[in-house]
Amino acid sequence: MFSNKNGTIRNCCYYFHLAVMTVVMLTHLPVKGQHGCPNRVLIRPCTCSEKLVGLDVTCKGTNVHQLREAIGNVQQTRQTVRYLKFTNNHLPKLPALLLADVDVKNILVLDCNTSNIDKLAFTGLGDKLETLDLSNNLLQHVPSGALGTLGLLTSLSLNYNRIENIHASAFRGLISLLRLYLYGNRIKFIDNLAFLGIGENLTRLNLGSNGLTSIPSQSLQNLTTLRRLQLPHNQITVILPEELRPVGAHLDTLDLAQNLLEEIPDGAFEFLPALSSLDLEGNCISYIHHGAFNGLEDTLEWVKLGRNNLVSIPMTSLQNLSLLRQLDLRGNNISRVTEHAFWPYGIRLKYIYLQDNQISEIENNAFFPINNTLRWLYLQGNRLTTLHKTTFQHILENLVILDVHNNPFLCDCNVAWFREWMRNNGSIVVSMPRETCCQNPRDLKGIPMAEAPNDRFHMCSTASSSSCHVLLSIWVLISNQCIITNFLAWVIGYT
Ligand SMILES: *[C@@H]1O[C@H](CO)[C@@H](O)[C@H](O)[C@H]1NC(C)=O
Ligand SMILES: *[C@@H]1O[C@H](CO)[C@@H](O)[C@H](O)[C@H]1NC(C)=O
Ligand SMILES: *[C@@H]1O[C@H](CO)[C@@H](O)[C@H](O)[C@H]1NC(C)=O
Ligand SMILES: *[C@@H]1O[C@H](CO)[C@@H](O)[C@H](O)[C@H]1NC(C)=O
Ligand SMILES: *[C@@H]1O[C@H](CO)[C@@H](O)[C@H](O)[C@H]1NC(C)=O
Ligand SMILES: *[C@@H]1O[C@H](CO)[C@@H](O)[C@H](O)[C@H]1NC(C)=O
Ligand SMILES: CC(=O)N[C@H]1CO[C@H](CO)[C@@H](O)[C@@H]1O
Repeated sequence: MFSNKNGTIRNCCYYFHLAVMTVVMLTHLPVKGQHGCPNRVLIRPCTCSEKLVGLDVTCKGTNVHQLREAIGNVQQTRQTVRYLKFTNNHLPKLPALLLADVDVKNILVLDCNTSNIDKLAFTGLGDKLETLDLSNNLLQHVPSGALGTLGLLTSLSLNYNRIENIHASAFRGLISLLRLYLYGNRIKFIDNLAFLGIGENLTRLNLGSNGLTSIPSQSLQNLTTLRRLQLPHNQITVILPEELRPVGAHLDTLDLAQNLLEEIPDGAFEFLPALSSLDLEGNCISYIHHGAFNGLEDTLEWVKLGRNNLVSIPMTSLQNLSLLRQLDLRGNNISRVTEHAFWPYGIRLKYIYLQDNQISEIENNAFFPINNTLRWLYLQGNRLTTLHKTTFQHILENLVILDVHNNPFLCDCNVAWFREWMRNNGSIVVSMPRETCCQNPRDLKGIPMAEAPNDRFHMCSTASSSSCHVLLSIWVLISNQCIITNFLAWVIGYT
């Protein structure tokens, strides 16, 4: 009886285990013929891993001979290859038919010293390949012959090659292209018909870090679907409004950072009715014409003007940009923030970057009418000696970050309120409190404001700031040991 019962229990356990094992096997073992990698030995030194939607194959430090064999064996599995990645292989020439018949969606050939791509290198991939990245090689031309059949390609990167010219119809055939990256080449000349044949869908074009001296407007003629145009790190010296007209309709982001612009003319962007983000950082801009941002009143949200030569906040030029959320003016030569500096365009400002200027004064109503929107305010690295409560009080409650470190503060009654706030409600808002130090009076030099002794401020709270100033000065005077000693000596001497 007992043995029988035990047997039933054992059988029960056995079936349970079997069921669990089966489930485990079904979920963990690769099902041959569905996502299986080829035998590791057959593709050495490449490696293969199985992903939900295909294989990832990576080949490093090998040569074309071994690649052929490995790729041949991958191809025989008839699996879809999601990513085929070659890095650091010696491939001066990407040969014909290396990849033919592989069902591959994304190819990367990086750091392979490739200077030559056979016309037939991508043959057979026209109805499969979606992205191609040929970054960090030695290409001197756009390999048009090889690219022409890639009708499904949506992204092409030729970043960090040695391309000097882009010839006519360089990308012909790439009718599905959405993103084209040409960053970090030596491009000086772009043929007027360079982009002929890819105008239908292109949304993103990066021509940064090249040798362009002007916006290649003729070439951009028919790229009417462009949303993002990046031209940073070139040698562009002027913006001519007309130049931007061809790319106008849908352009949302324009990046002209790190060029040689000295001024922004009236109507510079008037043909860009959808522009919301404009980056002009790191030019030599000293003058922004009053009408510079005309036409962007209802679109512009993000403006970067940092690291230029501006001596004031260009408030007149900005005045009608009612949607502005970020104003970045860091690293200029701005000396004061005047009354109503953000009026009337400031009502939606969320980020203000004014660090690393020469600001010594912020006038009383400077932050009017910024009431509830401002979250991030950066004023570090300026010449502020004080912070007036009336200037700041209405914006404090909503700030997430207030950075005022590295300013030469005079720790007197004028900053008593700030010190108090910083020790209480402001403690999580003030960034780098230990670097927010007193410069004066001398004996507090280098002391974090929040840690300056209480007794230096206890007379401040109710007294008006000017009478308090006097009291503090007297206090400083009489607290000086040396003077007291002398005074006592003098009193004693006369009695
Ligand atoms: C590429 O060329 C450089 C310079 O000649 C060399 O140092 C490097 O090893 C080469 N890389 C490959 C993968 O062949
Ligand atoms: C722009 O399109 C027009 C009409 O399709 C064509 O005649 C012209 O050559 C194109 N220009 C460029 C630069 O692609
Ligand atoms: C801003 O708008 C007002 C009213 O429409 C106009 O008079 C003024 O010239 C505009 N300012 C700029 C810089 O465009
Ligand atoms: C900054 O502006 C002041 C005048 O406000 C000028 O004297 C100084 O040379 C400027 N500095 C730079 C680096 O442009
Ligand atoms: C900002 O505050 C002023 C009064 O201080 C008020 O008139 C204005 O409506 C406020 N603006 C916003 C956007 O809250
Ligand atoms: C500090 O924050 C609390 C809660 O948000 C608020 O009630 C109080 O008024 C604040 N105090 C100061 C001095 O801002
Ligand atoms: C991939 C892609 O977006 N292709 C589109 C390119 O543009 C043509 C014409 O506008 C569309 O029909 C395609 O669908």
